[in-house]
Amino acid sequence: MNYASWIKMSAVLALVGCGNAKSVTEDRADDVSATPAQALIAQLDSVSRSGRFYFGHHDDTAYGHTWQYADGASDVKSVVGAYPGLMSWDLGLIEVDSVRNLDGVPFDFIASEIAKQYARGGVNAISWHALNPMSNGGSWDVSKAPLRNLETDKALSDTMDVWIARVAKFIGALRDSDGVSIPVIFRPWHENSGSWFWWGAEHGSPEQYKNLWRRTRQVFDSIGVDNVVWAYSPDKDLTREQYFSTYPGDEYVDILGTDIYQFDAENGAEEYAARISSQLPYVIEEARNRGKIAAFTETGLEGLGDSDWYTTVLLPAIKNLPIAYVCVWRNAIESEKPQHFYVPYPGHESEADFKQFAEKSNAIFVK
Ligand code: BMA
Repeated sequence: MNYASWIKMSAVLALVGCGNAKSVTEDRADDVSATPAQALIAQLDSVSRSGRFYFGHHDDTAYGHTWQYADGASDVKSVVGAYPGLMSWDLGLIEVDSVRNLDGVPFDFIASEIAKQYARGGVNAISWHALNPMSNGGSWDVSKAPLRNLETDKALSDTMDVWIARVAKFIGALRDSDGVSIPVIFRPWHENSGSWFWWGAEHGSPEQYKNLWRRTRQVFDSIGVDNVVWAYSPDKDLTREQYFSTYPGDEYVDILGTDIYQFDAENGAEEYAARISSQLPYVIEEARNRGKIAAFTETGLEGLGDSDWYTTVLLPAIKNLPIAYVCVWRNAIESEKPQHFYVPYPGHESEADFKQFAEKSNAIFVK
């Protein structure tokens, strides 16, 4: 079955078996019994069935190429006139009660931007670059392997539970201006098929990784946090079997995602397209069969060295794939990381191309 007919057919199916879903209606306003998470699942499901997708950008309103913490500013908005439909945020360092995350963004700022994005009708997604609880180094510090020790080292597992509880409390406390709980996507322990993070493939067994997920979910549940849509997002170049070798289970996951970046602007496009087409279709198919939502949880071309990248590489690669969102990474401040940006800023040579992407694709931006 092609994807167009799948979209039509699946529109009549109820979404069942979600980690959070009791039942899903097309319109969350009709379902008074829905938890915040169930409402967001329904919203994402209906968007992906419609052939549209949220365009996402990490730290969109916190800083951009030439500015930081300027009220209402956004590189995406400066170029296309609207905010990204999805904003992504990171909670790294919240586990040690820091005021700011690993990229310097204050957690109270994140909470208030999440509320603003929700008020626009947009969606928020959260990742967590947690410290290594054995070394206290960053997520990339693989000198110690917590995964291998979590089940046997009581002090370590206690620390981990405290850290997870801090994340859960932050997320559970997210409220709009009327005090209503805001649902968010939470995407813990991402890119685990690689080995660059301490929770990655070479630093523990698949079972130990799954146990970390289960522990995470159990801590959230024990605190009664019900505004989380759970996303699983391993990296590139995986067979279906490899993708599922570390899958925590349908009862823990709502979104099947994947992170695939393009490397090498000049020559990387073909390899990037091949990576997407060998992975996203089976992720989508599995999501459909399991009553889940599919998403392209992280992607991008750092520095946009190909000025037509959005319309000639990304768009064709995801065309006709029913995914709820596509999220690109952050635009770091020029003075800190001059080439670390994923959407054009005013004056960049990709501006016109990104505008065209926003106008001609089915990507959702919000005013
Ligand atoms: C990476 C880079 C880093 C950043 C980290 C967490 O991809 O952007 O500079 O600290 O993500 O946001």
